[in-house]
Amino acid sequence: MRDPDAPRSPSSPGFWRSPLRGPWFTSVLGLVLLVGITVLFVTGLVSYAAYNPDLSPVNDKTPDKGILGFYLFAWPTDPHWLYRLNQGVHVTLGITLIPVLLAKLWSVVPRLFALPPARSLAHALERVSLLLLVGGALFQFVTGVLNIQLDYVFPGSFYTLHFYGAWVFFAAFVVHVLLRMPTVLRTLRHPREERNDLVSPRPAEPTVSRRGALWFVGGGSLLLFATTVGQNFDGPLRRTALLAPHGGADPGSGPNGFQINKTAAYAGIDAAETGEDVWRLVVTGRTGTVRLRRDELLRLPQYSAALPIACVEGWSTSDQWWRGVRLRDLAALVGYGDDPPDVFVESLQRSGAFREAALRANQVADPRSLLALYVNGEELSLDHGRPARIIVPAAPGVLNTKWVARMTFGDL
Ligand SMILES: Nc1nc2c(c(=O)[nH]1)N[C@H]1C(S)=C(S)[C@@H](COP(=O)(O)O)O[C@H]1N2
Ligand SMILES: [Mo]
Repeated sequence: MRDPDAPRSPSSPGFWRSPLRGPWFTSVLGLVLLVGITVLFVTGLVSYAAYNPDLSPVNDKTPDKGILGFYLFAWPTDPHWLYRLNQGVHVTLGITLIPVLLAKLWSVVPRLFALPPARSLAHALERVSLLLLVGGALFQFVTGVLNIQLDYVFPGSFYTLHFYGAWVFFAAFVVHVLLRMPTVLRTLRHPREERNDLVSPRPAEPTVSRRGALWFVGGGSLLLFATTVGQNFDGPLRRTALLAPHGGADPGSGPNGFQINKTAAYAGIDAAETGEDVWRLVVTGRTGTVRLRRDELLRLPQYSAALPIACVEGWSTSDQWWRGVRLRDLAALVGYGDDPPDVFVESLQRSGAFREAALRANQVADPRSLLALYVNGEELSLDHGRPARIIVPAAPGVLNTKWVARMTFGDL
Protein backbone atom coordinates (compact mmCIF):
# COMPACT_ATOMS: atom_id res chain seq x y z
CA MET A 1 0.00 0.00 0.00
CA ARG A 2 1.27 3.42 -0.90
CA ASP A 3 1.62 5.68 2.12
CA PRO A 4 0.08 9.14 1.44
CA ASP A 5 2.97 10.78 3.32
CA ALA A 6 5.61 8.87 1.37
CA PRO A 7 8.17 11.02 -0.36
CA ARG A 8 7.56 11.21 -4.09
CA SER A 9 11.10 11.56 -5.23
CA PRO A 10 13.11 8.35 -5.66
CA SER A 11 16.13 10.27 -4.43
CA SER A 12 14.71 10.77 -0.94
CA PRO A 13 15.69 8.02 1.49
CA GLY A 14 12.11 7.31 2.58
CA PHE A 15 10.95 6.53 -0.94
CA TRP A 16 12.33 3.00 -1.05
CA ARG A 17 10.59 0.98 1.62
CA SER A 18 11.28 -2.70 1.11
CA PRO A 19 12.48 -4.18 4.41
CA LEU A 20 14.54 -6.66 2.41
CA ARG A 21 17.06 -4.03 1.40
CA GLY A 22 20.13 -3.81 3.52
CA PRO A 23 23.78 -4.79 3.59
CA TRP A 24 23.13 -8.49 4.22
CA PHE A 25 20.89 -9.08 1.22
CA THR A 26 23.19 -7.09 -1.08
CA SER A 27 26.32 -8.78 0.28
CA VAL A 28 25.06 -12.31 -0.28
CA LEU A 29 24.02 -11.54 -3.86
CA GLY A 30 27.29 -9.70 -4.37
CA LEU A 31 29.35 -12.69 -3.29
CA VAL A 32 27.48 -14.98 -5.68
CA LEU A 33 28.19 -12.53 -8.50
CA LEU A 34 31.82 -12.16 -7.45
CA VAL A 35 32.37 -15.85 -8.05
CA GLY A 36 30.05 -16.15 -11.04
CA ILE A 37 31.25 -13.10 -12.95
CA THR A 38 34.89 -14.03 -12.42
CA VAL A 39 34.17 -17.42 -13.99
CA LEU A 40 32.31 -15.71 -16.86
CA PHE A 41 35.23 -13.38 -17.47
CA VAL A 42 37.83 -16.14 -17.48
CA THR A 43 35.80 -18.54 -19.65
CA GLY A 44 35.04 -15.63 -21.99
CA LEU A 45 38.72 -14.79 -22.46
CA VAL A 46 39.53 -18.48 -22.89
CA SER A 47 36.79 -18.83 -25.49
CA TYR A 48 38.28 -15.95 -27.43
CA ALA A 49 41.74 -17.52 -27.29
CA ALA A 50 40.26 -20.73 -28.71
CA TYR A 51 39.58 -18.94 -32.01
CA ASN A 52 43.35 -18.58 -32.52
CA PRO A 53 42.91 -14.87 -33.21
CA ASP A 54 46.66 -14.26 -33.24
CA LEU A 55 47.10 -16.86 -35.98
CA SER A 56 45.38 -15.21 -38.90
CA PRO A 57 43.33 -12.10 -39.64
CA VAL A 58 40.39 -14.30 -40.71
CA ASN A 59 40.18 -15.73 -37.20
CA ASP A 60 40.59 -12.36 -35.52
CA LYS A 61 37.21 -10.91 -34.65
CA THR A 62 38.72 -7.87 -32.89
CA PRO A 63 41.67 -6.67 -34.99
CA ASP A 64 42.08 -3.49 -32.91
CA LYS A 65 42.33 -5.29 -29.60
CA GLY A 66 45.93 -4.16 -29.03
CA ILE A 67 47.23 -5.11 -25.62
CA LEU A 68 43.89 -6.62 -24.60
CA GLY A 69 45.00 -9.74 -26.42
CA PHE A 70 48.19 -10.01 -24.35
CA TYR A 71 47.08 -13.27 -22.79
CA LEU A 72 46.36 -15.20 -26.00
CA PHE A 73 47.93 -18.62 -26.08
CA ALA A 74 48.20 -21.55 -28.46
CA TRP A 75 44.91 -23.39 -28.12
CA PRO A 76 45.46 -27.10 -27.33
CA THR A 77 43.66 -30.10 -28.81
CA ASP A 78 43.42 -31.93 -25.47
CA PRO A 79 41.18 -32.79 -23.78
CA HIS A 80 38.93 -33.02 -26.82
CA TRP A 81 35.93 -31.68 -24.87
CA LEU A 82 37.77 -28.58 -23.65
CA TYR A 83 35.88 -25.99 -25.68
CA ARG A 84 32.60 -27.78 -25.12
CA LEU A 85 33.07 -27.53 -21.36
CA ASN A 86 34.38 -23.97 -21.40
CA GLN A 87 31.59 -22.60 -23.55
CA GLY A 88 28.89 -24.68 -21.88
CA VAL A 89 29.94 -23.16 -18.55
CA HIS A 90 30.18 -19.64 -19.97
CA VAL A 91 26.74 -19.58 -21.56
CA THR A 92 24.84 -21.71 -19.04
CA LEU A 93 26.28 -19.82 -16.08
CA GLY A 94 25.65 -16.45 -17.75
CA ILE A 95 21.97 -17.30 -18.24
CA THR A 96 21.68 -18.75 -14.74
CA LEU A 97 23.06 -15.58 -13.17
CA ILE A 98 20.46 -13.27 -14.74
CA PRO A 99 18.04 -13.41 -11.75
CA VAL A 100 20.94 -12.83 -9.34
CA LEU A 101 22.10 -9.80 -11.32
CA LEU A 102 18.59 -8.35 -11.44
CA ALA A 103 18.07 -8.94 -7.70
CA LYS A 104 21.42 -7.32 -6.95
CA LEU A 105 20.52 -4.25 -9.01
CA TRP A 106 17.13 -4.10 -7.30
CA SER A 107 18.79 -4.30 -3.89
CA VAL A 108 20.94 -1.21 -4.51
CA VAL A 109 18.48 0.81 -6.56
CA PRO A 110 18.09 3.57 -3.92
CA ARG A 111 21.79 4.26 -4.29
CA LEU A 112 21.49 4.77 -8.02
CA PHE A 113 19.09 7.65 -7.35
CA ALA A 114 20.97 9.16 -4.43
CA LEU A 115 21.45 12.95 -4.48
CA PRO A 116 23.56 15.02 -4.55
CA PRO A 117 25.24 13.17 -7.40
CA ALA A 118 28.62 13.68 -5.78
CA ARG A 119 29.64 14.79 -2.33
CA SER A 120 33.35 14.77 -3.01
CA LEU A 121 35.82 13.93 -5.72
CA ALA A 122 36.22 10.39 -4.35
CA HIS A 123 32.46 9.98 -4.30
CA ALA A 124 32.21 11.30 -7.86
CA LEU A 125 34.79 8.77 -9.03
CA GLU A 126 32.98 5.99 -7.25
CA ARG A 127 29.72 6.91 -8.93
CA VAL A 128 31.34 6.98 -12.35
CA SER A 129 32.73 3.51 -11.68
CA LEU A 130 29.21 2.41 -10.67
CA LEU A 131 27.88 3.72 -13.95
CA LEU A 132 30.45 1.63 -15.82
CA LEU A 133 29.68 -1.31 -13.57
CA VAL A 134 25.91 -1.29 -13.99
CA GLY A 135 26.06 -0.26 -17.64
CA GLY A 136 28.77 -2.83 -18.31
CA ALA A 137 26.88 -5.64 -16.59
CA LEU A 138 23.67 -4.91 -18.50
CA PHE A 139 25.60 -4.55 -21.75
CA GLN A 140 27.43 -7.87 -21.36
CA PHE A 141 24.35 -9.83 -20.36
CA VAL A 142 22.17 -8.27 -23.06
CA THR A 143 24.68 -8.73 -25.90
CA GLY A 144 25.38 -12.30 -24.78
CA VAL A 145 21.72 -13.28 -24.62
CA LEU A 146 20.88 -11.54 -27.91
CA ASN A 147 23.68 -13.38 -29.65
CA ILE A 148 22.45 -16.80 -28.61
CA GLN A 149 18.75 -16.07 -28.90
CA LEU A 150 18.56 -14.07 -32.09
CA ASP A 151 21.35 -15.86 -33.87
CA TYR A 152 23.84 -13.21 -34.81
CA VAL A 153 21.85 -10.01 -34.57
CA PHE A 154 25.12 -8.19 -34.86
CA PRO A 155 26.86 -9.99 -37.71
CA GLY A 156 30.55 -10.03 -36.95
CA SER A 157 30.39 -7.22 -34.42
CA PHE A 158 29.16 -9.33 -31.52
CA TYR A 159 32.65 -10.49 -30.70
CA THR A 160 33.98 -6.97 -30.75
CA LEU A 161 31.23 -5.58 -28.55
CA HIS A 162 31.30 -8.45 -26.10
CA PHE A 163 35.10 -8.57 -25.92
CA TYR A 164 35.74 -4.86 -25.35
CA GLY A 165 32.67 -4.70 -23.14
CA ALA A 166 34.11 -7.49 -20.99
CA TRP A 167 37.31 -5.57 -20.30
CA VAL A 168 35.53 -2.33 -19.43
CA PHE A 169 33.02 -4.12 -17.26
CA PHE A 170 35.58 -6.27 -15.49
CA ALA A 171 37.79 -3.27 -14.69
CA ALA A 172 34.83 -1.52 -13.05
CA PHE A 173 33.95 -4.80 -11.34
CA VAL A 174 37.41 -5.14 -9.77
CA VAL A 175 37.29 -1.55 -8.47
CA HIS A 176 33.84 -2.19 -7.04
CA VAL A 177 34.88 -5.42 -5.33
CA LEU A 178 37.89 -3.72 -3.73
CA LEU A 179 35.75 -0.83 -2.46
CA ARG A 180 32.96 -3.00 -1.11
CA MET A 181 34.73 -6.06 0.23
CA PRO A 182 35.29 -4.62 3.74
CA THR A 183 31.56 -3.95 4.10
CA VAL A 184 30.66 -7.40 2.79
CA LEU A 185 33.02 -9.12 5.22
CA ARG A 186 31.81 -7.05 8.19
CA THR A 187 28.18 -7.68 7.27
CA LEU A 188 28.58 -11.40 6.97
CA ARG A 189 30.43 -11.56 10.28
CA HIS A 190 27.91 -9.42 12.17
CA PRO A 191 24.70 -9.58 10.16
CA ARG A 192 22.60 -7.92 12.85
CA GLU A 193 24.75 -4.91 13.60
CA GLU A 194 25.48 -3.68 10.12
CA ARG A 195 23.30 -0.82 8.89
CA ASN A 196 23.80 1.45 5.95
CA ASP A 197 22.04 3.71 3.48
CA LEU A 198 20.30 0.72 1.86
CA VAL A 199 18.20 0.11 4.95
CA SER A 200 14.93 2.00 4.60
CA PRO A 201 14.38 4.60 7.37
CA ARG A 202 10.65 3.82 7.24
CA PRO A 203 10.41 0.18 6.12
CA ALA A 204 7.10 -1.31 4.98
CA GLU A 205 5.71 -4.45 6.59
CA PRO A 206 7.64 -7.47 5.35
CA THR A 207 5.78 -9.84 3.03
CA VAL A 208 8.67 -12.29 2.68
CA SER A 209 11.80 -12.92 4.71
CA ARG A 210 15.24 -12.08 3.33
CA ARG A 211 15.99 -15.77 3.16
CA GLY A 212 12.69 -16.35 1.39
CA ALA A 213 13.62 -13.69 -1.14
CA LEU A 214 16.98 -15.36 -1.74
CA TRP A 215 15.21 -18.67 -2.33
CA PHE A 216 12.98 -16.92 -4.83
CA VAL A 217 16.01 -15.58 -6.73
CA GLY A 218 17.71 -18.96 -6.52
CA GLY A 219 14.55 -20.64 -7.81
CA GLY A 220 14.55 -18.32 -10.82
CA SER A 221 18.17 -19.21 -11.50
CA LEU A 222 17.44 -22.90 -11.15
CA LEU A 223 14.56 -22.64 -13.60
CA LEU A 224 16.76 -20.90 -16.18
CA PHE A 225 19.51 -23.45 -15.61
CA ALA A 226 17.14 -26.38 -16.03
CA THR A 227 15.69 -25.02 -19.27
CA THR A 228 19.11 -24.22 -20.78
CA VAL A 229 21.65 -26.83 -19.78
CA GLY A 230 20.12 -29.54 -22.00
CA GLN A 231 21.52 -27.85 -25.11
CA ASN A 232 24.87 -29.36 -24.19
CA PHE A 233 23.63 -32.89 -24.69
CA ASP A 234 22.09 -35.03 -27.38
CA GLY A 235 19.01 -37.15 -27.09
CA PRO A 236 16.02 -36.44 -24.88
CA LEU A 237 17.99 -34.05 -22.65
CA ARG A 238 18.32 -31.58 -25.52
CA ARG A 239 14.56 -31.29 -25.68
CA THR A 240 14.52 -29.95 -22.11
CA ALA A 241 16.41 -26.87 -23.28
CA LEU A 242 13.22 -24.95 -23.88
CA LEU A 243 14.86 -21.55 -23.57
CA ALA A 244 17.78 -22.30 -25.83
CA PRO A 245 17.44 -21.80 -29.57
CA HIS A 246 19.55 -24.90 -30.19
CA GLY A 247 17.63 -27.08 -27.84
CA GLY A 248 13.97 -27.85 -27.79
CA ALA A 249 13.46 -28.65 -31.45
CA ASP A 250 14.21 -32.16 -32.59
CA PRO A 251 17.31 -32.25 -34.81
CA GLY A 252 16.03 -35.39 -36.53
CA SER A 253 17.17 -38.97 -36.16
CA GLY A 254 19.71 -41.29 -37.72
CA PRO A 255 23.47 -40.81 -38.10
CA ASN A 256 23.12 -37.18 -39.24
CA GLY A 257 20.41 -36.43 -36.68
CA PHE A 258 22.28 -33.99 -34.46
CA GLN A 259 22.21 -30.25 -34.12
CA ILE A 260 22.67 -28.16 -37.27
CA ASN A 261 23.71 -24.58 -36.93
CA LYS A 262 23.60 -23.08 -40.42
CA THR A 263 21.82 -25.14 -43.06
CA ALA A 264 23.12 -25.48 -46.60
CA ALA A 265 20.19 -23.38 -47.80
CA TYR A 266 21.11 -20.61 -45.37
CA ALA A 267 24.72 -20.68 -46.53
CA GLY A 268 23.66 -20.65 -50.18
CA ILE A 269 25.11 -24.08 -50.95
CA ASP A 270 23.63 -25.75 -54.00
CA ALA A 271 23.66 -29.56 -53.80
CA ALA A 272 24.84 -29.64 -57.43
CA GLU A 273 28.23 -28.05 -56.57
CA THR A 274 28.91 -30.84 -54.11
CA GLY A 275 28.30 -33.59 -56.68
CA GLU A 276 30.84 -36.32 -57.34
CA ASP A 277 31.77 -35.10 -60.84
CA VAL A 278 31.85 -31.38 -60.02
CA TRP A 279 33.47 -31.03 -56.61
CA ARG A 280 37.27 -30.99 -56.30
CA LEU A 281 39.30 -30.38 -53.16
CA VAL A 282 42.09 -27.96 -53.99
CA VAL A 283 45.10 -28.46 -51.69
CA THR A 284 48.06 -26.09 -51.92
CA GLY A 285 51.42 -26.22 -50.14
CA ARG A 286 55.19 -26.18 -50.50
CA THR A 287 55.29 -28.44 -53.54
CA GLY A 288 52.39 -26.88 -55.40
CA THR A 289 48.70 -27.64 -55.80
CA VAL A 290 46.82 -30.91 -56.05
CA ARG A 291 43.16 -31.29 -56.97
CA LEU A 292 41.40 -34.29 -55.51
CA ARG A 293 38.14 -35.90 -56.52
CA ARG A 294 36.03 -37.52 -53.84
CA ASP A 295 37.03 -41.04 -54.88
CA GLU A 296 40.70 -40.05 -54.72
CA LEU A 297 40.21 -38.77 -51.17
CA LEU A 298 38.56 -42.05 -50.28
CA ARG A 299 41.61 -43.96 -51.56
CA LEU A 300 43.81 -42.17 -49.00
CA PRO A 301 44.05 -43.81 -45.55
CA GLN A 302 40.77 -43.27 -43.68
CA TYR A 303 40.65 -42.63 -39.94
CA SER A 304 37.91 -42.19 -37.36
CA ALA A 305 37.65 -39.92 -34.35
CA ALA A 306 34.90 -39.36 -31.79
CA LEU A 307 34.57 -35.60 -31.40
CA PRO A 308 31.86 -33.11 -30.47
CA ILE A 309 30.71 -29.93 -32.19
CA ALA A 310 30.77 -27.10 -29.65
CA CYS A 311 29.51 -23.67 -30.68
CA VAL A 312 30.36 -20.31 -29.15
CA GLU A 313 26.61 -19.93 -28.55
CA GLY A 314 26.93 -22.54 -25.83
CA TRP A 315 25.26 -25.53 -27.42
CA SER A 316 27.23 -28.65 -28.17
CA THR A 317 26.75 -32.21 -29.30
CA SER A 318 28.11 -35.27 -27.61
CA ASP A 319 30.91 -37.08 -29.43
CA GLN A 320 30.04 -38.10 -32.98
CA TRP A 321 32.03 -40.64 -34.97
CA TRP A 322 33.66 -38.77 -37.85
CA ARG A 323 35.54 -40.55 -40.60
CA GLY A 324 37.80 -39.18 -43.29
CA VAL A 325 41.32 -38.13 -44.15
CA ARG A 326 43.78 -36.80 -41.60
CA LEU A 327 44.68 -33.14 -42.03
CA ARG A 328 48.34 -34.03 -41.60
CA ASP A 329 48.11 -36.57 -44.43
CA LEU A 330 46.75 -33.83 -46.68
CA ALA A 331 49.67 -31.63 -45.61
CA ALA A 332 52.03 -34.46 -46.53
CA LEU A 333 50.55 -34.54 -50.06
CA VAL A 334 51.83 -31.00 -50.66
CA GLY A 335 55.28 -31.32 -49.18
CA TYR A 336 55.03 -31.30 -45.40
CA GLY A 337 56.23 -34.60 -44.02
CA ASP A 338 56.84 -34.71 -40.29
CA ASP A 339 55.81 -31.37 -39.00
CA PRO A 340 52.82 -29.93 -40.77
CA PRO A 341 52.27 -26.15 -40.76
CA ASP A 342 49.12 -24.06 -40.22
CA VAL A 343 46.33 -24.32 -42.74
CA PHE A 344 43.84 -21.87 -44.19
CA VAL A 345 40.52 -23.51 -45.04
CA GLU A 346 37.89 -22.13 -47.42
CA SER A 347 34.35 -23.28 -48.04
CA LEU A 348 32.26 -23.48 -51.19
CA GLN A 349 30.11 -20.92 -49.43
CA ARG A 350 30.57 -17.61 -51.21
CA SER A 351 30.02 -15.12 -48.42
CA GLY A 352 29.60 -14.95 -44.68
CA ALA A 353 32.07 -14.61 -41.83
CA PHE A 354 32.32 -18.37 -41.28
CA ARG A 355 33.18 -19.43 -44.84
CA GLU A 356 36.88 -19.52 -43.97
CA ALA A 357 39.05 -20.27 -40.95
CA ALA A 358 42.68 -20.91 -40.07
CA LEU A 359 43.96 -23.80 -37.96
CA ARG A 360 47.20 -23.81 -36.03
CA ALA A 361 49.97 -26.32 -36.73
CA ASN A 362 49.25 -28.25 -33.51
CA GLN A 363 45.66 -28.71 -34.68
CA VAL A 364 46.77 -29.92 -38.11
CA ALA A 365 49.28 -32.32 -36.53
CA ASP A 366 46.77 -33.97 -34.18
CA PRO A 367 45.96 -37.42 -35.61
CA ARG A 368 42.28 -36.93 -34.71
CA SER A 369 41.95 -33.81 -36.87
CA LEU A 370 40.08 -34.85 -39.99
CA LEU A 371 38.64 -33.71 -43.23
CA ALA A 372 35.54 -35.78 -42.57
CA LEU A 373 33.40 -37.34 -45.30
CA TYR A 374 31.34 -39.57 -43.03
CA VAL A 375 29.65 -39.19 -39.68
CA ASN A 376 28.34 -42.03 -37.54
CA GLY A 377 28.83 -44.45 -40.42
CA GLU A 378 26.92 -42.47 -43.03
CA GLU A 379 27.90 -39.87 -45.63
CA LEU A 380 27.71 -36.35 -44.29
CA SER A 381 24.33 -34.79 -44.98
CA LEU A 382 24.37 -31.59 -47.02
CA ASP A 383 23.50 -29.58 -43.91
CA HIS A 384 26.42 -31.06 -41.98
CA GLY A 385 28.84 -30.11 -44.74
CA ARG A 386 28.79 -32.68 -47.55
CA PRO A 387 31.02 -33.50 -49.30
CA ALA A 388 33.65 -32.74 -46.63
CA ARG A 389 34.06 -30.77 -43.45
CA ILE A 390 36.82 -30.04 -40.96
CA ILE A 391 36.65 -31.57 -37.49
CA VAL A 392 39.35 -30.78 -34.91
CA PRO A 393 39.50 -31.85 -31.25
CA ALA A 394 38.70 -29.13 -28.69
CA ALA A 395 38.18 -26.46 -31.36
CA PRO A 396 35.21 -24.08 -31.34
CA GLY A 397 32.51 -25.03 -33.86
CA VAL A 398 33.32 -22.05 -36.02
CA LEU A 399 36.67 -23.62 -36.95
CA ASN A 400 34.91 -26.80 -38.18
CA THR A 401 34.37 -25.45 -41.67
CA LYS A 402 31.67 -27.18 -43.75
CA TRP A 403 31.54 -27.71 -47.54
CA VAL A 404 35.34 -27.43 -47.76
CA ALA A 405 36.65 -26.46 -51.20
CA ARG A 406 40.22 -25.34 -50.66
CA MET A 407 43.00 -25.88 -48.14
CA THR A 408 46.21 -23.86 -48.19
CA PHE A 409 49.04 -25.19 -46.01
CA GLY A 410 51.92 -22.97 -44.94
CA ASP A 411 52.91 -20.82 -42.01
CA LEU A 412 50.29 -18.12 -41.57
N1 LIG B 1 31.03 -23.04 -44.37
C1 LIG B 1 30.59 -22.92 -43.11
N2 LIG B 1 31.05 -23.74 -42.15
C2 LIG B 1 30.62 -23.62 -40.88
C3 LIG B 1 29.69 -22.63 -40.52
C4 LIG B 1 29.19 -21.78 -41.55
O1 LIG B 1 28.36 -20.89 -41.30
N3 LIG B 1 29.68 -21.95 -42.82
N4 LIG B 1 29.28 -22.53 -39.20
C5 LIG B 1 30.24 -23.01 -38.22
C6 LIG B 1 29.72 -23.00 -36.87
S1 LIG B 1 29.58 -21.47 -36.15
C7 LIG B 1 29.43 -24.14 -36.18
S2 LIG B 1 28.99 -24.10 -34.57
C8 LIG B 1 29.49 -25.46 -36.83
C9 LIG B 1 28.17 -26.19 -36.67
O2 LIG B 1 28.17 -27.40 -37.34
P1 LIG B 1 26.82 -28.18 -37.65
O3 LIG B 1 25.90 -27.23 -38.37
O4 LIG B 1 27.17 -29.38 -38.43
O5 LIG B 1 26.25 -28.55 -36.33
O6 LIG B 1 29.81 -25.36 -38.21
C10 LIG B 1 30.77 -24.40 -38.55
N5 LIG B 1 31.10 -24.50 -39.95
MO1 LIG C 1 29.08 -21.74 -33.98
